[in-house]
Amino acid sequence: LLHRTLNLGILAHVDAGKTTLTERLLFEAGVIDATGSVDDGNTQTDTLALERQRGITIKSAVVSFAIGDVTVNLIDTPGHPDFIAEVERVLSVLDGAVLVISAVEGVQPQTRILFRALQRLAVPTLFFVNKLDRRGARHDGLLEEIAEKLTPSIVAMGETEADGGRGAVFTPYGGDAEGFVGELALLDDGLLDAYVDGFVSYERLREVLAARTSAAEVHPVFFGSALTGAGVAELSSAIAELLPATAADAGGGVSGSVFKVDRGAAGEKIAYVRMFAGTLHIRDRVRFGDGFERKVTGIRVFDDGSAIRKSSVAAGEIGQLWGLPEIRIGDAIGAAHVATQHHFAPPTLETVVVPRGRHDAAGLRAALAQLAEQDPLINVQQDDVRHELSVSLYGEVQKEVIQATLASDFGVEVDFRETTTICVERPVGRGESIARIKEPGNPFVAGVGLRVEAGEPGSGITFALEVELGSMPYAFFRAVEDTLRETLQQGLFGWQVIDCAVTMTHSAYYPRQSHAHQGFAKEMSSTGADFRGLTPLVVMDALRESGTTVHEPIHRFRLEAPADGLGTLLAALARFGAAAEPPALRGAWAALEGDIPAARVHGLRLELPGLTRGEGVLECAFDGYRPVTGKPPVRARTDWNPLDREEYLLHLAKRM
Ligand SMILES: Nc1nc2c(ncn2[C@@H]2O[C@H](COP(=O)(O)OP(=O)(O)OP(=O)(O)O)[C@@H](O)[C@H]2O)c(=O)[nH]1
Ligand SMILES: [Mg+2]
Repeated sequence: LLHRTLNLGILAHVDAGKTTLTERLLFEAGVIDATGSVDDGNTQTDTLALERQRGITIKSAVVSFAIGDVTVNLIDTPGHPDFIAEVERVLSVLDGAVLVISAVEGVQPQTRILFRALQRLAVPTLFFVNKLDRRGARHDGLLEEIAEKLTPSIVAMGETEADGGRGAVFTPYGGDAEGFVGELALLDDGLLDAYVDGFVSYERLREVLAARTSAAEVHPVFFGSALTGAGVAELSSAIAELLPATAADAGGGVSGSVFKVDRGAAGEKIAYVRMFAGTLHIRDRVRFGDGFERKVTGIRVFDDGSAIRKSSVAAGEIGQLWGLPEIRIGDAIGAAHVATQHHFAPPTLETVVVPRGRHDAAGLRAALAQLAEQDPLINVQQDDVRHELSVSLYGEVQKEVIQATLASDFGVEVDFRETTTICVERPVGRGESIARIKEPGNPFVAGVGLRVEAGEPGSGITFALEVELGSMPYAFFRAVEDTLRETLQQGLFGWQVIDCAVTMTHSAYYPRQSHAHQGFAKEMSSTGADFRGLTPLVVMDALRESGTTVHEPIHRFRLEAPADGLGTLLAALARFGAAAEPPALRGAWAALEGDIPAARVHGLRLELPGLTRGEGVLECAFDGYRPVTGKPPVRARTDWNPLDREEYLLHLAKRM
């Protein structure tokens, strides 16, 4: 019998009940004898001290349990938008997902963002409508909301009774044409007729549902309560029945993907890997990342509750690996190299981190480097000019978590400068620049011509050649490409340049030459350093000719507040640069949706209690970039300013 594994993500808007549901599923599977509670801080996931203090999930965590012959590796993810990077990293290792939706709050901004990402990756997804026991829980209305805001391809899997109280129950539809079959018929008319006429069995119908769910075409909807346990047994069997567990090929070449990096008790690195093919044994030499090769010294595999010491980890499984000190999140293990893909918006805030102690600078740098191992998106940047360290952020909660972690885990107390918004620059027109080898004013033994122009939205920076690849050693092309990517981190206004197509239009070099009897003649031979030195000048020159526009991040907001204060609220929104659509009124409440610059969200949040007698609820999610109106903000450069030829060359000369 083939051993089947299902790697299952639990995703939702913050507080929808993912961790509570995880606890229930573990209880249901017999892994734990009693359910812990988020509010008491004794759940199986949410084990970090900070998570328990705050009652929110900060890091993704893996637990495992068995449903029949299927081993489920469940990944409980954080719902708070500040920790979306944690979700991003697990998306590529999932076989299926449960998207949790609160029966009271309904489809929330983050729910939509998560579902869009799941759909883009075609991850088979079940919906679990949670908190059925809470007052205001809805059934039919919620189905309508899901159909309208997420997808019409849903199949309600049962009915609910006594919604809104502790006694709320979920009853799954049986094989009668009115219930489940009727639901399925909405998606496939012919199927219902065939069933009614007796040509198709109920089992066959369930198989059709499983197949279409596994293809991510249809999404079964369950209702229940993670707190009381209603509907959880039904969800649990559906996870095994309707989602595609894999019995992957454990032979052949090893391939896996690292989605989490942790540190063990002795400070050693632990890599969480999802295996896609082959079997990795202890003491195997394994390739990973950018050409590293190391011997695996320890393996644990998730099995029935926890990670258990094993001698190997096979295709389909999730394991922890020891002995790979250079491993990074997103690294491929073994043969296949999977490019890291971004499914969510990047962080839009940044702040300078300042150590309190005068002698803590080195400690801070080391600590931030370790945090960046676990979360590369914090993008630790060293400002060589002002000797400062800065990090990118999603929001204020993440900032507090970083501060607390630095203090508790590394003993470094820090403060932050004011948080600023990260803008981006896009090229406007087209610009070109050429520096020919040995021409006056070009001190480098290299010739480089570059053209920049606007690229497709979302394309980042692309690099193409209009010169023959064979015209120059490959290493020099690499030097040009790597350098221009680094240079374009800071455009004309100091912001990262995105959606920019760069084409190399000219290249020249001198092959390695020697004076008679004197050895290598540097002034007559090109080196990588020549190309790295010249490229920033050329690409910035081209960029200056094309020109750039600065774009700022915009959030989509949803605001609920008492309707009687609407006038004041609308005026305040306008002050914060928000554009609100006409309000939707429901009784004494008003719901407002619209756009607001990311830079203003925090300010609005602070004023909101005063504006709404403490009753307003604001939810925001990144929506895109918009050109800044008025004078574009400038960010201080942290490099040696290749826009200023003199300054740049002077600094290079000093460094030589
Ligand atoms: N009444 C009721 N409360 C619930 C239910 N599920 C969760 N809660 C409560 O909702 C709050 C949030 O629950 P969590 O399980 O931490 O939610 P989460 O989705 O894991 O939250 P994050 O990981 O921080 O995004 C806690 O106070 C839970 O006790 C439920 O079914 N009914
Ligand atoms: Mg949680």
